[in-house]
This record gives sequence, C-alpha cells and structure tokens, in this order.
Amino acid sequence: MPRSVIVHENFLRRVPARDFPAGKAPVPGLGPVQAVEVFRAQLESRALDLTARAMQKAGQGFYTIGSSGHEGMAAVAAALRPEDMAFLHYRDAAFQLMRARQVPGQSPVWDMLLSFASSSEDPISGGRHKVLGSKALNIPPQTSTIASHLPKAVGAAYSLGLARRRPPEHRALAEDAIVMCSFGDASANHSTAQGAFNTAGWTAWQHVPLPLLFVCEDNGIGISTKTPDGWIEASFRARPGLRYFKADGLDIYETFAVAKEAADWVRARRKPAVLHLRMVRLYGHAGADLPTTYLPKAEVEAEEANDPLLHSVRLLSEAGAMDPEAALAAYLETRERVDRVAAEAVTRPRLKDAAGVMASLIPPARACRPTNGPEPAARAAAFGADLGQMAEPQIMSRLINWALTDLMLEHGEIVLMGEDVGRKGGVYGVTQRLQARFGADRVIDTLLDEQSILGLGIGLAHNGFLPMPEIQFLAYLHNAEDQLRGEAATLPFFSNGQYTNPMVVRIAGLGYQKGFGGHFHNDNSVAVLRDIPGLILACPSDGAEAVRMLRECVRLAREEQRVAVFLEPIALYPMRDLLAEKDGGWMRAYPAPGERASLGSVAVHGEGRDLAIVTFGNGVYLSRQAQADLAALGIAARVVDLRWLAPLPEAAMLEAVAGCGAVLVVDECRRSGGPSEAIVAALALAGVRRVARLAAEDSFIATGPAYAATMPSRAQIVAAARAALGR
Ligand SMILES: Cc1ncc(C[n+]2csc(CCOP(=O)(O)OP(=O)(O)O)c2C)c(N)n1
Ligand SMILES: [Mg+2]
Repeated sequence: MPRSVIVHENFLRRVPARDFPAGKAPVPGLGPVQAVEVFRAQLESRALDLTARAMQKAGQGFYTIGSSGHEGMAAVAAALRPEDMAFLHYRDAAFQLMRARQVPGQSPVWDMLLSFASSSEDPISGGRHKVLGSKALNIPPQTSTIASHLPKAVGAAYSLGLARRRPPEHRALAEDAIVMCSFGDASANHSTAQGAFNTAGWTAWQHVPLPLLFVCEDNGIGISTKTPDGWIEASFRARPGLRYFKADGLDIYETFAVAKEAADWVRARRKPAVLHLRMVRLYGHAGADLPTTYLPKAEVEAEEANDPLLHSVRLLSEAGAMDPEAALAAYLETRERVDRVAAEAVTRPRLKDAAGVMASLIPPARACRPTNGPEPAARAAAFGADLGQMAEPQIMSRLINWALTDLMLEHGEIVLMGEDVGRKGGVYGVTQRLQARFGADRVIDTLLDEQSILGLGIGLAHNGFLPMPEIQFLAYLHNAEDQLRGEAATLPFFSNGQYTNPMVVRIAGLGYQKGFGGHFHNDNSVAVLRDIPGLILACPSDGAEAVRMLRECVRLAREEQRVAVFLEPIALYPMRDLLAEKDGGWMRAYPAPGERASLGSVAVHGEGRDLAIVTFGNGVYLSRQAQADLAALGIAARVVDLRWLAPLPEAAMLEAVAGCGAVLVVDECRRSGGPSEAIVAALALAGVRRVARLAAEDSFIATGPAYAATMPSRAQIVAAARAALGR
C-alpha cells in the first residue's frame, strides 16, 4: 500500500481514538481563530499532496514532490507579513496557503491545482512548471536547483536597506518588510547555501542592514542520505553574524511563537537569523520514491506516527480552539473539496506549442520615467576636467568609465557591485572614481564570491534597482554561472513574465593579453552564455562601440527588463594603435550621451566586395589589420563587427555580407562551442556559398610567449582570406 494511503488511514483511525503523538502543551501566541486558520492551511496542503498523486496516476498531473510532514510552515507564514518576500523550499505549499489567507481575494487551492495540471491558466507559471509562487503573495517561483535561491534572497534583503536610503523607481518591497528564505537540511550543505550564509553573516558583521530570515526545514534526510544527528544545529548555532532560533516544526504553537520572535528580531534589528525547524518527511522524497527501499520500515513508521496533522489536532484540542471531531470533519471536507476543484482544474487548457511555452522567455517591457539624459551641471561636477577631453580619442577602459558615469548620473537606480570595483576602481581601472562620484551605496566592493555578487544583483533587481554586477575575469564566472543560467534567465519564464530581474552583468574576458595571466585571465569561451534562452550577450570591439552598446544594454534592462551580459575584451582596454606605432588607430572619441548601438545591429567597416570578414571583439581589431594587408594584395574586404553574440544579429549580418565574393568568419573563441558554429550555420542556411572559418584551437591558453598561439592572428586571417578566394 502506498505510504500516502497509510498516513491517511492512520489519521482517520487515530483522531477518533484520541491516539495522538506526545508533545508539549500549546505555548501562548497563536490565538484560537488564527490557529484554526493555520490548521486549515495545513489540511489544504495535505489534501493537495494526495490529489497530486491521484492526478499523476490519471495522467492529469505531472509533478508530485509534496509538502507532507512540512505543514508546520503554515505557522511560519502566520508569523510573517504578506509583504515579506518569501523565497521558498519546494515543500512549502502550507506556507503559501496560509499566506493566501492573509490577503483578500485569493484562491490558492485552485491556483495550485492549475499548476499541478500544467494548465496555461496557472497564475504563477502559466503552465510551465509545478512551482510554488504568487505575485500577489510576494512569493517568486523557485527552480528546483537546491540552494540556488539563497544568494538572491541575501541580495533582496540587502535591497531593503538600500531602498530606504535611495528608493528606486520600480521599488517592489515595503519599507519595513523582511525577506524569508527556506531550504532543506541537505540543501544547507550546498556550497551555494554556504556562500549565502557566509555573505549574510559577513554583511551583518559590519552592521550593514540585512533583514533576512533563513528557515532550515530539517527532516533529517535529503532523498536517501541522512543528515548527521545534530549537524544543522551545530553548524548554525555559532555562525558569526547569524542569530540562531530553533523550534519543533511539528508543533504549530511553538513554531508560530519562535518564528514570530525570530521575525520580530530580524525586522527590528535589520539583521539576519536562522530559524531551524524540526520536520518529518512523509511518504518519501517524491511520488516515485519509496523510502522503505533505503530506510528500515520501523523508522519510516516512526516518522509517520509523528504526522504533524495529528500534533495539530491534539494541540488545537488542548488549546480549546477546535475539537478532534471538528478537525476530522475539516480534514475530510478539505480532501473532498480539493478533489472536486481538481476535477475542474484538469479540464482547463494546457500549453500546446512552442510559441506558448516560449511566450515568457522575454519579459514584457515596463513603463519608465522619461529622462532627458544626465544633467549638464551634474556632468560637470562628476567629470571635472575630463569633460574637456571628450572630443579627444581615448582608450576603451576610459570610455567605458565615462559611459558608466553618465549612465549612473542618468539613472539613480543603477548600482555596481563586484570584487575591487570601488576603492581600487577595478583591476583595469574601468570603474575608477565611480565610488568617489556616487558613493559606496552605488558602487559596492563585495566579498570574494561570484555567486554572491550575482545573487546581490538578482536580489536588488527584485526590488527595482538596476544592478550592474561585475565578474572580474570570465574564467571566474563559471563557478557562479548557474545564477545566470538557472536563476536570472529563468525567472520571467517560470513566472509568466510577472517576476523579472533585469540587469547588466559586466565581465572582463577573452584572450590576447600579452604574456599576462595564462588561461585563467584569458578565457576565450562563451559557450555557457550563448545558449541561455533570453540572455543577451554583447561584445564590443572598440571604446566607442562599448559606450554605445553599454547604453543599449542598460536601456534593454531598464525598459525591457532583459538580462544582458556585457563582455569586455581585456586586451582592447588599453589598445591605442591599429596599423603603426602611435597611429592612435584604436582610440575613439566619446559618443555623445544618447547615442546607442541597437540590439540586432552590426557595424560594417569598409565597402570591399571581394570578401566579408565576419567577426567580433579582438577579431575585429585583428581583421582590421588584415584588411589593410589584404588591400595591399589587391583584395577589397569589409569587416563586419557582429556586436551581439546572443541573440545573433542574423538579418543585419546577412545584409552586411550580401554581394561579397566570400565570407570569412573569424572567431577568437574555441572551434567547439565558439560563436562561429552558429554564424557559419546561419550563413550556410541562408544560401551564402563561399564560407570559411578561422577559429581558436580547442585548447586552453598558455602564458608567456605563446600567449596567442592558439588563437587567430593577423597573418592567419590574411592567409585564410586568400585561401577562401583562391588567391
Ligand atoms: C543542485 C542540486 N543537486 C541535486 C538536486 C537533486 N535533489 C533534489 S532534492 C534533493 C535533496 C534535498 O534534501 P533536503 O534539502 O534535505 O530537502 P528535503 O527534500 O528533505 O525537504 C536532491 C539531492 C537538486 N535539485 N539540485
Ligand atoms: Mg531534508
């Protein structure tokens, strides 16, 4: 017999027999009316679990991970306010159901059943996944990657203090709200979780406000692997900067009282805390998981005997809030009602086609306050003597610095964060003086943890800021990449466009740094960024391009709520000359504020028709050199700078190469996974017949004299061009 049926029958048998698991008398705090509300939310949660299983059996439901055993989370919801943004563990249906009881006009059972049924009318994900979540209830949906929501919860909590000091235009969270974030005991071990605890503690240690309540739902096991006895308490009890609270999550009175104490503490002191709740996990990890295959039956039965609903019935009875007969009747009535609602929910429409699924990959545009650009007086004050040099050609790093200055003057909600971006001004000076100009609130020197940097950005974006996180080197994105791939890029998708985290991530990267750093400072792979649905990947080739493209990225984030990655070629930051020493051929004047290079556009250099060289980043620089060499050989080439690596500007590219005798694609990234794979495919599919490719070797980059040996060179481009033309 399925464990779910056993637990159900135990309940039906034990309540009339007054056979309850032992526990404390109800502690004060939860009033009788509220206690009954909590219990009703628990009952709905339980009934939904059972119905989800029946729906799956009938081929009408598609996901059965449940909340049974974790219904005590309803008492945590009761202790919080609906304005407190909640980043929830997947076992927290009871939390959402209880929160819905605190907000008028909600129909959470119907909503959740639509989600179980993958109906396109599911109000949170539009039928894309069975997720908890609700815009009205301040519950953003979470992915099932455990612990990956913790860094952004830290960021959202940080945003509360920042928003008090400088409210952003699209502020979403209330002045005295706190943030809540829950997770399982096994999840607490994940390095992403550990990073978030550390970042929260590190922040609070410095008396920076961080009103965040972590809730660890400790059922003692993660799928089949047990958490060592006492581990969670031992690892949280004495963490610097984090206050520890503990309660029996099976007891709604105690849970409410301690959760209230913890929430009040977090709210009043604006500091982070951990609430450690003891839970049980009933009927295994998810529908297909049989706990008796890896746990002794007696142990499974002991957990079942501790059903939190049985604890609640005893407690409500002892508190005089509800007698067991009424509780049993409510249980049966709830089950029957949920089944009835489910029968209706499964008749609702489902997503059918790719267009329907993809409709929320790109979030809707939002209305923004109009702006006339940065104020002249503010510019004069910020730029000082630099203002007089703007018509003079400059190196790229300086121009990006100026662009950032103008953007920050224009948009008060822009916040920069990263390793060494503030006082030092970045490893390459790109963010120099920005902290002096805009203050430590807007240019944040973070701790050394890329997941936390991106999490801070995502969390700030949840509260209306426009974050511009910096990753110091592309090679160091990879240990945090899931924050973009699994989190930032999926939020609009799984929330049907209701939740967004627009931002512009600046990353210094790519190769060709003469003799510096080797592979870890010269990473020439963008494969992990190219295939993230909805993500924009920009890669400028010179300073003026960088300025215009950065402005477009900020516009896309601010107005269209997009997530953009702005990949800055390090080797081009200081580049001055193109063809001869001191020719200044790679320096550019500062484009006037307002000039932008739009997404989907390309830049074309030269009008040659013998050959089009399609490239980006450092490839543009090398191809412009090769273009001169080819001209000396009588070959007229044009260089097409793609600007955008995702989505590729296919139409503009095809227009730019039209009528050319051949196309050479120059890709400084690896042959495998580099953008040229898609570029060549697009050209071929469009019928362009003579296409050649020069890409980097499938190798890591060496330091020392061979620093550029694995990547395309000026001479190789010339040779490849001649070969393509047979000349
Ligand atoms: C990063 C990641 N690794 C593995 C998994 C697969 N997985 C899903 S839940 C889970 C166990 C989580 O246990 P715990 O945190 O204790 O939560 P519980 O299910 O017990 O409530 C695992 C390994 C995952 N979702 N994400
Ligand atoms: Mg667990």
